[in-house]
Amino acid sequence: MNVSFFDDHPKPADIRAEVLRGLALPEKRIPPKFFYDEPGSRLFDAICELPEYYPTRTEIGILRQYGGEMAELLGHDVVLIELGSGSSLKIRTLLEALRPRVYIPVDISREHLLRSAESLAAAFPEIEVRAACADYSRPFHLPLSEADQPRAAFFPGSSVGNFEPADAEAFLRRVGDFLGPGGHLLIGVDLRKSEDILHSAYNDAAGVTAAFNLNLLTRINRELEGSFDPAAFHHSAFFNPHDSRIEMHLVSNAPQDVLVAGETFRFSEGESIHTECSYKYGIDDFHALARRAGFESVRVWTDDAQLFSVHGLRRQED
Ligand code: AVI
Repeated sequence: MNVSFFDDHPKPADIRAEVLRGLALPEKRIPPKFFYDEPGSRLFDAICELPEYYPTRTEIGILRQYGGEMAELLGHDVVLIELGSGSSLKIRTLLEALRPRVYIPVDISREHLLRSAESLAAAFPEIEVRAACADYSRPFHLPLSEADQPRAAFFPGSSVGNFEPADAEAFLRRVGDFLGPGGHLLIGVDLRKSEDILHSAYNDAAGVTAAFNLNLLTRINRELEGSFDPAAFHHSAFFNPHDSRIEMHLVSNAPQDVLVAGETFRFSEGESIHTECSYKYGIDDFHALARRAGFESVRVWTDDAQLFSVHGLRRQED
């Protein structure tokens, strides 16, 4: 099979240091990338199927409708890097039209990445697949050589919304460095909308988002000798209009002490761990952010209800 694997997964010591640092903050915080162990990745796939979670189906609708135009913008025979590829569902919608020479899916969830890279390589035997396990929220390596030109990138799902805006800018700048001047980035961005729609999307009736959030505690128990009782916490997700973001928290139901990697953390009743921000942008705000990161906007595609947007950006000349 035409698939190779490059492992730059965060080391257990790095995960431990980052979690301990976050729990020691006056407002406890754990970065959302730690949601994606194997069970967490499966729960996220289940979220994408929920009736309340509009982003996935809306983005796929946009990709289906405008895939031909997107492929034209990115060009054929490119080396295509997909960031946060997950189960590579969305790229399948584009591959027929795009026909890249090389496809490089990048994801932090190793088993998930490997499985989807293998199934994609089997379905598209003419494409060379180089799967790269990495934490793309930090500087990371890609299996690329000078000869791998032209390059394009795909960053779907509005995962850019899970960065703080300043970090999103720094991240886009790094993507621009990979692409080089003139390189194209296709990026999905969730749009500002009514609070009701947003609230339901992050508080689904079946409780899958709650399970996804609480799975973080189970992961910490397993990987960092934690003593969290997931039943002693509850999921909370709400829209913060001031910062135009959904915030997800794990709220302590009672005063309690929890051990993680030999350190004790005290929780008062109602105190939370902030586990995720999901920023919602206006189209112009996102363009301004992209511009600050060295990209110019070439095209924007949206659904009719303007729930979600997919942007075609071009890295400016140096
Ligand atoms: C991956 N990311 C774009 C999702 C989001 O909507 O921010 C993660 C998620 N969190 C809760 N539901 C989905």
